[in-house]
Amino acid sequence: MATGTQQGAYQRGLAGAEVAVQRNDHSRCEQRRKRAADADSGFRVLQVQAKDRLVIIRAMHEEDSETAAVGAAGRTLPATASEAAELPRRIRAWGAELGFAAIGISGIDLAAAAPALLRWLQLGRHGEMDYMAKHAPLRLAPQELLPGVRTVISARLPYYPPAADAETVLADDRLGYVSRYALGRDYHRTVRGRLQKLATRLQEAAAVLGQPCGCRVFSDSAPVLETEFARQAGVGWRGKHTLSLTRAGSWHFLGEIYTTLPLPADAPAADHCGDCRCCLDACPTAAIVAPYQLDARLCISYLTIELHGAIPLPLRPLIGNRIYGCDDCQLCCPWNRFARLGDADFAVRNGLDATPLVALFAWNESEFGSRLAGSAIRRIGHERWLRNVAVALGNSRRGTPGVVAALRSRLDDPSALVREHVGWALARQEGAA
Ligand code: B12
Ligand code: SF4
Ligand code: SF4
Repeated sequence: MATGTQQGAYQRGLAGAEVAVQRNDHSRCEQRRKRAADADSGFRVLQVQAKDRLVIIRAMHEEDSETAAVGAAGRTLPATASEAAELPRRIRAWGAELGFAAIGISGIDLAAAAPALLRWLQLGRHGEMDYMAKHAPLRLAPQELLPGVRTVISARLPYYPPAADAETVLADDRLGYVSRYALGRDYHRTVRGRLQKLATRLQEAAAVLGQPCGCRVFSDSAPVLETEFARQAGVGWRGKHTLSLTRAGSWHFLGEIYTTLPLPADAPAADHCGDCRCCLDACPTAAIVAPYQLDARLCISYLTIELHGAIPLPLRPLIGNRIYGCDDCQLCCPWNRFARLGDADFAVRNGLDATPLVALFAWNESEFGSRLAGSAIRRIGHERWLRNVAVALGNSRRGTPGVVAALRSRLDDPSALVREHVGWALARQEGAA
């Protein structure tokens, strides 16, 4: 599978990317002991601020209940207008308390990003993601989503879970590979829930200063050019794979607060990809057609998550055992050597990190729904799930026990889409495709 190629690419990348000399003491266990960022906010902080990261995460979970009141009465807020200048620092401190690895501030100017977005759409690189074309004007006009918006606060929340080793699973064609971001709880709710708490604190502080402060929070939930805002706010540069990237890697989600409150912008993030091109070389389908340019129609993430119909025949063998999303362009990235474990909300659920394909293919619709409750994977529905697993079964080595029997059991599936993919997989197993 991808292992050999990626390792080679990885080595090349180490030479190419501008990897700073950093203390590489981030074993998975040590990573957990990482001290929480920014404990010296000078404001009322949670009692756990001096503990290690894991404890802080647990404490946050307690706070993250439906009834938790962030910005509760009794909080000491600045009483003088001169403290307005302190707001960015306070926002960062609140963000750290809520588990965000970084918070940055930008304006709302997207003029520099617009031509590339429009060109991407013109070239049809969004495939069937009609919402990308339909909402492009909104994406480029933040004031349409929040009238009077002056500032975007960008945040990143790390997600890399303690899970079965990715390369090992990718190399074992009996197992289904689920991308790291989808092994745990659906991130949309987590990120937005925390950002809402941050927004509430900001609104309380602004009220004390007598400033109006409309806010709206997003995380992959509305037409927002998230990676561009993260770049402008210094939260992460755009890697050649097009994702947001930092010296601590790319395993993070992005979220934003649009606010009417004027705040000073941070410096944009500088690009540290250097002459590395690991991600381009590692991509199984060559979807990164040039640095910073992705043709979604070729991307396995698109094919397994966004595409509703049949997966194009020439691409099926390249998908391997990836049944939901793809991580290859991140697994090979030298900056991800410095990644730390992410938030506990994204810990693996239901053994999804190393489940046999045959078992996953046996799930009926109600098992699919119950086992994946709270997971982003549920959004694709049982039919596309079976489509994806059928492709992976077709890509298993011939003679793998149970594969042909599993495929045959769904030859008369009610879905024509599933039947067609099962037929393809069986033909491949039997040497005819
Ligand atoms: C649509 C979408 C997808 C699509 C298309 C991805 C893409 N790169 O466009 C698909 C389904 C393929 C996808 C896949 C994934 N996604 Co996605 N996706 C999005 C979404 C909703 C919009 C992205 C977007 O605006 N694309 C439009 C194109 C035009 O944007 P772009 O490629 O970034 O283009 C810019 C630059 O590349 C550059 N550019 C473009 N063309 C050119 C040409 C030249 C010459 C130059 C110089 C520059 C240039 O300018 C453009 C405008 O700024 C965002 C959430 C959001 N609202 O932003 C999440 C988001 C980007 N996805 C995310 C994730 C996690 C993933 C996956 C890793 C999931 C997975 N493991 O399977 C993969 C990664 C694939 C990859 N390498 O990008 C995260 C990324 C977090 C991070 N660290 O960056 C986001 C931010 C969601 C979130 N809130 O966390 N995704
Ligand atoms: S997610 Fe996979 S298929 Fe998509 S660009 Fe990255 S490596 Fe290529
Ligand atoms: S994003 Fe791609 S080019 Fe940039 S450092 Fe990572 S692997 Fe190398």
